[in-house]
Amino acid sequence: MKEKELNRYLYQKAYLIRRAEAAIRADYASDKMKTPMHMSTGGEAIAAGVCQALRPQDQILGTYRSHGIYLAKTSETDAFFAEMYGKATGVAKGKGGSMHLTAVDHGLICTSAIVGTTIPVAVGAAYANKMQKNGKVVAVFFGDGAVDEGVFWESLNSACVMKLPVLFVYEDNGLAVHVPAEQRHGYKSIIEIVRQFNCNVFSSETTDPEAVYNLALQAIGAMNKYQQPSFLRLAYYRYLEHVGTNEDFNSGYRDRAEFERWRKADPVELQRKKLGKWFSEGEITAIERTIDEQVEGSIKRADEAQFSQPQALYEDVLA
Ligand SMILES: Cc1ncc(C[n+]2csc(CCOP(=O)(O)OP(=O)(O)O)c2C)c(N)n1
Ligand SMILES: [Mg+2]
Repeated sequence: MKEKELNRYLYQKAYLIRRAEAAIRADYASDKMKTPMHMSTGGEAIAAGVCQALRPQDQILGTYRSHGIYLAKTSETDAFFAEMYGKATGVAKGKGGSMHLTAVDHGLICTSAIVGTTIPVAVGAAYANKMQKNGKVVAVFFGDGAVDEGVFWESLNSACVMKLPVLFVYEDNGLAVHVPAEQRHGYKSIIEIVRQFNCNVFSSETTDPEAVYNLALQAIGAMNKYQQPSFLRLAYYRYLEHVGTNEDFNSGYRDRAEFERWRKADPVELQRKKLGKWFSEGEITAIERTIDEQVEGSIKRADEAQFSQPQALYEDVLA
């Protein structure tokens, strides 16, 4: 793919995430969206970069903080917003909300509110792909809080011993709710520990979507070359509160100065600036306007859609 096209795609993904979440923030106080929100704002480079490096047939899994990967993998907003507004046209018929996004046709297998739970599912999916020799890659996104759970280490170990095509994407914002990693991790560096496994390890502090894309390509390349999983640690700053749509720099566990430092390398703005190399300001604005209209149209349709009927409570339930 040409550099110009690649960078436009990366910007479209990053801008879509930022724009969709801005729309959520603008209407969340109306209480029409009766779902807890864990926002991806600030982490756009990871979702955009990794998902751009994957092919349409590749699969992803995520956490309750998965707006970014949903939008980056699908570029779809109708079923996304319908789910936020709890409507029957949503990805889970309005019964799941923000924390249970899925889009199987686009490769998004599942997301989950319970920390760490999608990691073993990803390993299982990778095992199935290996058995079927279909060449699919599975990428599983999880936070730095998930490695505080035994299931992460069991899953990593299984994937390494079974040489599975799985990309572990460690979204490192240094926080689990309000608790910093130093107070949770009884070791110096997760990277150094994971390096002891039969696993390719990559790590970066970049907020540049293109740099993330290149690193993800390397990680996937190494996975195929060495026939073993890859672990990709990517740092980012969570701009908003753990859950909800507000800033929280007055709550005592972090300060605005830190945010301002990260904000200087804002992923969406970085990517926008880069586009100036190939596109005029008018062309960039036109790209943005198309996405604005997409988001506004999806919200309107979500608002007008019906809620699921009470009977739907008994559908799609495994019991
Ligand atoms: C098994 C489990 N334990 C505890 C919780 C409560 N909880 C919700 S989010 C969270 C922090 C997770 O932090 P991290 O994995 O770093 O993700 P981030 O919110 O930073 O994206 C915790 C402990 C949970 N949902 N599931
Ligand atoms: Mg975290």
